[in-house]
Amino acid sequence: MANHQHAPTPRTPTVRRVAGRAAVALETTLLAHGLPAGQGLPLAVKLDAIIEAHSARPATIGVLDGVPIVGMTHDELTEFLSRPRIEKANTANLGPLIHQRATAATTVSATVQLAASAGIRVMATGGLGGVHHNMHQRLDISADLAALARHPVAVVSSGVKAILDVASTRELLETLGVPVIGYNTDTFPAFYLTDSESSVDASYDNPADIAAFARHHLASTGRGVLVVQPVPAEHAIEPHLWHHWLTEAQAATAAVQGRATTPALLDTLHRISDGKTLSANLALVRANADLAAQIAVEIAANASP
Ligand code: PSU
Ligand code: MN
Repeated sequence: MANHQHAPTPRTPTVRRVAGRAAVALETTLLAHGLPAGQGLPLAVKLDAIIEAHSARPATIGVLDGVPIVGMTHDELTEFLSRPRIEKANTANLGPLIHQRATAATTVSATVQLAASAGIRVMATGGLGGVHHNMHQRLDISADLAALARHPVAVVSSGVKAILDVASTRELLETLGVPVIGYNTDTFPAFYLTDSESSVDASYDNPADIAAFARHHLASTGRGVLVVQPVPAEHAIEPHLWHHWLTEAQAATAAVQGRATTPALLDTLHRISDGKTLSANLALVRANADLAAQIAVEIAANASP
């Protein structure tokens, strides 16, 4: 018979709540692996201010020395981002990383899971992960998609990252039963690109209407919703230019596989585009935090007592 005597105690998340304030979950992979070094902390400070301006509460999520934290303090986040090695945790490797007492950034998938366990209903990010290109050679699909199908959280994003097979990702969201709700858009945005050939399931021009739908959907199905809005117009990247950059970045990162793929592609693009993809990325994340805060406040205001 197996001896479980030495099984370590499971690490329960540290959850910081503020009574009466709606929370917006934020991920740490974007801060640690999606931006050039040194840019994560200033973005986090900015996102906090945007969310606080709506009287909502930012809840940055990550794993510090094996302890998942929902609502990192500024000091914890500073400490976290200064670590020489920060793992990338999705819903599959989150458990093992906690067990090993690692320090790990959470992707959308792991953030959604931890947010849901803390009762948080809304999260903001840049672009969702999805189906990578060359699916016929190697099936690489982000755990983000399955997480949305599993947990009652509304994720606000600029669609899925344009480095992906956007049309296939959109199909898979449908297969998984994740409603895609556009804010001021009828087409599915693609991160740096304003739109794609895919569509949304419904479109609203008011955060309160999105909140009314999401609140009901999350409660009645126990599953998630994807809310999408296009990148702010002045930062949108022209499709022709984008295709050149993407082809070049794909060639430069052809040898990269698995979890390293997304960070490598984003980093290469920031360099090739002379920072244009980086400013677009920062602008769209800020806009998503702003919309997420408005939705969170509306959901909380209408929650049954
Ligand atoms: N959005 C951004 N930059 C990022 C990411 C999202 O603007 O770096 C991260 C998110 O954490 C997302 C992850 O969950 O990329 C997807 O990685 P993968 O393709 O390995 O699942
Ligand atoms: Mn992957």
